[in-house]
Amino acid sequence: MDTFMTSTQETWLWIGTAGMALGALAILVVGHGMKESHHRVTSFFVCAIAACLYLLMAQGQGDIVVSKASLALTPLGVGADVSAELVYYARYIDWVFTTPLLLIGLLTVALKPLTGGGEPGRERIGLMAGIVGADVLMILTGLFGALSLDSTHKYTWFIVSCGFFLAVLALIWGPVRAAAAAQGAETASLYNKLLGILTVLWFIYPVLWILGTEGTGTISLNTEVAVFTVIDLTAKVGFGLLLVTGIKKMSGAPAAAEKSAA
Ligand code: RET
Repeated sequence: MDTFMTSTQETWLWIGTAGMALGALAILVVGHGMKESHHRVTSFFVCAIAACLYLLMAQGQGDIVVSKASLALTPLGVGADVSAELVYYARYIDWVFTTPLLLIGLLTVALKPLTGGGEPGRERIGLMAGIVGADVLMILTGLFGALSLDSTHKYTWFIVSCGFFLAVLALIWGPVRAAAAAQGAETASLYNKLLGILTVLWFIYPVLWILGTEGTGTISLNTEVAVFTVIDLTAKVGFGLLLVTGIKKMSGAPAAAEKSAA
Protein backbone atom coordinates (compact mmCIF):
# COMPACT_ATOMS: atom_id res chain seq x y z
CA MET A 1 0.00 0.00 0.00
CA ASP A 2 1.71 3.20 -1.21
CA THR A 3 -0.22 6.11 0.25
CA PHE A 4 2.17 9.05 0.16
CA MET A 5 4.53 10.74 -2.25
CA THR A 6 8.18 10.02 -1.37
CA SER A 7 11.11 12.41 -1.85
CA THR A 8 12.48 10.14 -4.61
CA GLN A 9 9.22 10.55 -6.49
CA GLU A 10 9.28 14.29 -5.91
CA THR A 11 12.82 14.56 -7.32
CA TRP A 12 11.86 12.66 -10.48
CA LEU A 13 8.75 14.79 -10.90
CA TRP A 14 10.86 17.97 -10.73
CA ILE A 15 13.24 16.44 -13.32
CA GLY A 16 10.17 15.81 -15.50
CA THR A 17 8.96 19.40 -15.05
CA ALA A 18 12.32 20.93 -15.97
CA GLY A 19 12.92 18.46 -18.83
CA MET A 20 9.51 19.14 -20.41
CA ALA A 21 9.91 22.93 -20.06
CA LEU A 22 13.39 22.83 -21.66
CA GLY A 23 12.08 20.45 -24.32
CA ALA A 24 9.27 22.88 -25.19
CA LEU A 25 11.82 25.70 -25.62
CA ALA A 26 14.17 23.47 -27.65
CA ILE A 27 11.33 22.62 -30.06
CA LEU A 28 10.51 26.31 -30.51
CA VAL A 29 14.16 27.09 -31.29
CA VAL A 30 14.85 24.09 -33.54
CA GLY A 31 11.58 24.56 -35.45
CA HIS A 32 12.08 28.28 -36.02
CA GLY A 33 11.30 29.32 -39.61
CA MET A 34 10.20 25.83 -40.69
CA LYS A 35 7.56 25.12 -43.32
CA GLU A 36 4.49 23.26 -42.00
CA SER A 37 4.87 25.13 -38.71
CA HIS A 38 1.85 23.25 -37.28
CA HIS A 39 4.38 20.54 -36.35
CA ARG A 40 6.30 23.08 -34.28
CA VAL A 41 3.08 24.23 -32.56
CA THR A 42 1.72 20.76 -31.71
CA SER A 43 5.11 19.45 -30.53
CA PHE A 44 5.58 22.57 -28.39
CA PHE A 45 2.19 22.10 -26.72
CA VAL A 46 2.82 18.40 -26.06
CA CYS A 47 5.83 19.41 -23.93
CA ALA A 48 4.18 22.54 -22.46
CA ILE A 49 1.11 20.57 -21.29
CA ALA A 50 3.35 17.88 -19.79
CA ALA A 51 5.50 20.52 -18.04
CA CYS A 52 2.36 21.94 -16.35
CA LEU A 53 1.10 18.52 -15.26
CA TYR A 54 4.54 17.44 -14.00
CA LEU A 55 4.63 20.69 -12.01
CA LEU A 56 1.22 19.83 -10.56
CA MET A 57 2.52 16.39 -9.53
CA ALA A 58 5.88 17.70 -8.22
CA GLN A 59 4.01 20.11 -5.97
CA GLY A 60 1.98 17.22 -4.58
CA GLN A 61 -1.27 18.37 -6.20
CA GLY A 62 -1.55 15.77 -8.96
CA ASP A 63 -2.20 12.69 -6.83
CA ILE A 64 -5.05 11.25 -4.82
CA VAL A 65 -5.39 8.34 -2.45
CA VAL A 66 -8.05 5.89 -3.55
CA SER A 67 -9.26 3.93 -0.57
CA LYS A 68 -11.87 1.41 0.37
CA ALA A 69 -12.79 0.47 3.90
CA SER A 70 -15.24 -2.23 4.87
CA LEU A 71 -16.34 -3.15 8.35
CA ALA A 72 -17.54 -6.62 9.26
CA LEU A 73 -18.76 -8.19 12.45
CA THR A 74 -16.46 -11.03 13.55
CA PRO A 75 -16.58 -13.30 16.60
CA LEU A 76 -13.96 -10.95 18.11
CA GLY A 77 -15.91 -7.76 17.43
CA VAL A 78 -15.80 -5.39 14.46
CA GLY A 79 -13.06 -6.14 11.94
CA ALA A 80 -11.90 -3.47 9.50
CA ASP A 81 -10.52 -4.18 6.06
CA VAL A 82 -8.85 -1.18 4.50
CA SER A 83 -7.05 -0.88 1.20
CA ALA A 84 -5.63 2.33 -0.23
CA GLU A 85 -3.41 3.33 -3.14
CA LEU A 86 -1.79 6.57 -4.26
CA VAL A 87 -2.77 7.39 -7.85
CA TYR A 88 -1.13 10.10 -9.95
CA TYR A 89 -4.36 11.06 -11.72
CA ALA A 90 -2.62 14.06 -13.38
CA ARG A 91 -0.85 11.68 -15.81
CA TYR A 92 -4.16 10.95 -17.48
CA ILE A 93 -4.98 14.66 -17.91
CA ASP A 94 -1.56 15.03 -19.55
CA TRP A 95 -2.01 11.95 -21.80
CA VAL A 96 -5.59 12.69 -22.84
CA PHE A 97 -4.35 15.90 -24.48
CA THR A 98 -0.80 15.00 -25.47
CA THR A 99 -1.32 11.55 -27.04
CA PRO A 100 -3.86 12.89 -29.59
CA LEU A 101 -1.43 15.74 -30.40
CA LEU A 102 1.42 13.24 -30.88
CA LEU A 103 -0.78 11.12 -33.15
CA ILE A 104 -1.88 14.17 -35.15
CA GLY A 105 1.83 15.01 -35.60
CA LEU A 106 2.47 11.52 -36.97
CA LEU A 107 -0.69 11.49 -39.13
CA THR A 108 0.00 14.83 -40.77
CA VAL A 109 3.35 13.47 -41.98
CA ALA A 110 1.50 10.74 -43.88
CA LEU A 111 -1.74 12.33 -45.04
CA LYS A 112 -2.00 14.93 -47.80
CA PRO A 113 -3.08 18.48 -46.80
CA LEU A 114 -6.81 19.16 -46.61
CA THR A 115 -6.99 21.25 -49.78
CA GLY A 116 -9.96 21.27 -52.08
CA GLY A 117 -12.25 19.27 -49.78
CA GLY A 118 -14.10 16.45 -51.53
CA GLU A 119 -13.84 12.74 -50.91
CA PRO A 120 -10.12 12.41 -49.96
CA GLY A 121 -10.53 15.23 -47.42
CA ARG A 122 -13.53 13.54 -45.80
CA GLU A 123 -11.76 10.20 -45.71
CA ARG A 124 -8.81 11.84 -44.01
CA ILE A 125 -11.05 13.41 -41.36
CA GLY A 126 -12.69 10.01 -40.78
CA LEU A 127 -9.32 8.33 -40.29
CA MET A 128 -8.05 11.01 -37.91
CA ALA A 129 -11.30 10.98 -35.91
CA GLY A 130 -11.12 7.18 -35.61
CA ILE A 131 -7.54 7.24 -34.34
CA VAL A 132 -8.02 10.16 -31.92
CA GLY A 133 -11.33 8.70 -30.66
CA ALA A 134 -9.76 5.31 -29.91
CA ASP A 135 -6.76 6.99 -28.28
CA VAL A 136 -8.90 9.17 -25.96
CA LEU A 137 -10.89 6.11 -24.89
CA MET A 138 -7.63 4.21 -24.26
CA ILE A 139 -6.54 6.90 -21.79
CA LEU A 140 -9.96 7.35 -20.14
CA THR A 141 -10.47 3.62 -19.59
CA GLY A 142 -6.88 3.41 -18.29
CA LEU A 143 -7.82 6.08 -15.71
CA PHE A 144 -10.92 4.08 -14.70
CA GLY A 145 -8.63 1.07 -14.18
CA ALA A 146 -6.15 3.07 -12.11
CA LEU A 147 -8.99 4.30 -9.88
CA SER A 148 -10.39 0.78 -9.37
CA LEU A 149 -9.46 -1.08 -6.21
CA ASP A 150 -11.47 -4.18 -7.05
CA SER A 151 -9.20 -6.36 -9.20
CA THR A 152 -12.00 -7.60 -11.49
CA HIS A 153 -12.95 -4.01 -12.27
CA LYS A 154 -9.29 -3.05 -12.70
CA TYR A 155 -8.43 -5.82 -15.19
CA THR A 156 -11.66 -5.32 -17.10
CA TRP A 157 -10.65 -1.69 -17.70
CA PHE A 158 -7.10 -2.75 -18.55
CA ILE A 159 -8.37 -5.11 -21.25
CA VAL A 160 -10.75 -2.46 -22.65
CA SER A 161 -7.90 0.08 -22.73
CA CYS A 162 -5.59 -2.42 -24.49
CA GLY A 163 -8.36 -3.01 -27.08
CA PHE A 164 -8.40 0.70 -27.95
CA PHE A 165 -4.58 0.72 -28.01
CA LEU A 166 -4.60 -2.13 -30.55
CA ALA A 167 -7.15 -0.21 -32.66
CA VAL A 168 -4.81 2.83 -32.72
CA LEU A 169 -1.87 0.60 -33.71
CA ALA A 170 -3.89 -1.17 -36.42
CA LEU A 171 -4.83 2.18 -38.00
CA ILE A 172 -1.36 3.74 -37.91
CA TRP A 173 0.32 0.54 -39.19
CA GLY A 174 -2.41 -0.10 -41.81
CA PRO A 175 -4.19 2.66 -43.75
CA VAL A 176 -2.02 5.56 -42.54
CA ARG A 177 1.22 3.74 -43.40
CA ALA A 178 -0.19 2.98 -46.86
CA ALA A 179 -1.05 6.68 -47.31
CA ALA A 180 2.53 7.63 -46.36
CA ALA A 181 3.93 5.12 -48.87
CA ALA A 182 1.75 6.66 -51.60
CA GLN A 183 3.36 10.06 -50.94
CA GLY A 184 6.81 8.93 -52.08
CA ALA A 185 9.99 7.43 -50.62
CA GLU A 186 11.05 10.44 -48.53
CA THR A 187 7.72 10.79 -46.72
CA ALA A 188 7.45 7.02 -46.27
CA SER A 189 10.91 6.81 -44.75
CA LEU A 190 10.26 9.61 -42.21
CA TYR A 191 6.83 8.16 -41.36
CA ASN A 192 8.20 4.63 -40.89
CA LYS A 193 11.02 5.87 -38.66
CA LEU A 194 8.61 7.86 -36.43
CA LEU A 195 6.09 5.01 -36.44
CA GLY A 196 8.70 2.48 -35.25
CA ILE A 197 9.91 4.74 -32.43
CA LEU A 198 6.36 5.64 -31.33
CA THR A 199 5.26 1.99 -31.27
CA VAL A 200 8.21 0.79 -29.17
CA LEU A 201 7.85 3.67 -26.68
CA TRP A 202 4.05 3.45 -26.38
CA PHE A 203 4.20 -0.31 -25.65
CA ILE A 204 6.17 0.47 -22.47
CA TYR A 205 3.19 2.34 -20.94
CA PRO A 206 0.77 -0.60 -20.49
CA VAL A 207 3.66 -2.84 -19.36
CA LEU A 208 4.72 -0.33 -16.71
CA TRP A 209 1.09 0.19 -15.66
CA ILE A 210 0.48 -3.52 -15.15
CA LEU A 211 3.80 -4.07 -13.30
CA GLY A 212 3.38 -0.90 -11.22
CA THR A 213 1.06 0.02 -8.39
CA GLU A 214 -1.89 0.54 -10.78
CA GLY A 215 -1.68 -3.17 -11.64
CA THR A 216 0.13 -6.03 -9.90
CA GLY A 217 2.49 -3.93 -7.75
CA THR A 218 5.56 -5.93 -8.89
CA ILE A 219 7.65 -2.76 -9.02
CA SER A 220 7.57 0.05 -6.46
CA LEU A 221 5.95 3.44 -7.05
CA ASN A 222 9.44 5.03 -6.84
CA THR A 223 10.71 2.93 -9.77
CA GLU A 224 7.49 3.48 -11.69
CA VAL A 225 7.68 7.27 -11.36
CA ALA A 226 11.36 7.26 -12.42
CA VAL A 227 10.78 5.08 -15.51
CA PHE A 228 7.64 7.02 -16.52
CA THR A 229 9.65 10.27 -16.37
CA VAL A 230 12.37 8.93 -18.67
CA ILE A 231 9.89 7.38 -21.13
CA ASP A 232 7.65 10.47 -21.10
CA LEU A 233 10.63 12.72 -21.89
CA THR A 234 11.70 10.43 -24.75
CA ALA A 235 8.16 10.08 -26.17
CA LYS A 236 7.50 13.83 -26.03
CA VAL A 237 10.75 15.81 -26.28
CA GLY A 238 12.75 13.19 -28.24
CA PHE A 239 9.87 12.40 -30.60
CA GLY A 240 9.02 16.10 -31.07
CA LEU A 241 12.60 17.01 -31.97
CA LEU A 242 12.82 14.12 -34.45
CA LEU A 243 9.53 15.15 -36.05
CA VAL A 244 10.45 18.83 -36.36
CA THR A 245 14.00 18.18 -37.66
CA GLY A 246 12.73 15.44 -40.03
CA ILE A 247 10.11 17.76 -41.57
CA LYS A 248 12.58 20.62 -41.75
CA LYS A 249 15.09 18.46 -43.63
CA MET A 250 12.41 17.13 -45.95
CA SER A 251 10.94 20.48 -46.94
CA GLY A 252 14.39 21.88 -47.73
CA ALA A 253 14.82 25.65 -47.42
CA PRO A 254 13.07 27.22 -44.42
CA ALA A 255 9.97 29.30 -45.12
CA ALA A 256 11.71 32.48 -43.94
CA ALA A 257 14.49 32.13 -46.53
CA GLU A 258 11.90 31.55 -49.24
CA LYS A 259 9.95 34.64 -48.21
CA SER A 260 13.04 36.85 -48.31
CA ALA A 261 13.95 35.47 -51.75
CA ALA A 262 10.47 36.30 -53.12
C1 RET B 1 -2.68 2.75 -20.12
C2 RET B 1 -3.59 1.88 -19.27
C3 RET B 1 -3.39 0.45 -19.45
C4 RET B 1 -3.59 0.00 -20.87
C5 RET B 1 -2.96 0.91 -21.86
C6 RET B 1 -2.47 2.16 -21.53
C7 RET B 1 -1.74 2.89 -22.57
C8 RET B 1 -1.12 4.04 -22.45
C9 RET B 1 -0.33 4.69 -23.44
C10 RET B 1 0.15 5.91 -23.11
C11 RET B 1 0.99 6.72 -23.88
C12 RET B 1 1.43 7.86 -23.37
C13 RET B 1 2.33 8.78 -23.98
C14 RET B 1 2.56 9.91 -23.30
C15 RET B 1 3.35 10.98 -23.73
O1 RET B 1 4.49 11.03 -23.91
C16 RET B 1 -3.39 4.08 -20.19
C17 RET B 1 -1.33 2.89 -19.40
C18 RET B 1 -2.88 0.37 -23.27
C19 RET B 1 -0.03 4.03 -24.73
C20 RET B 1 2.96 8.51 -25.26
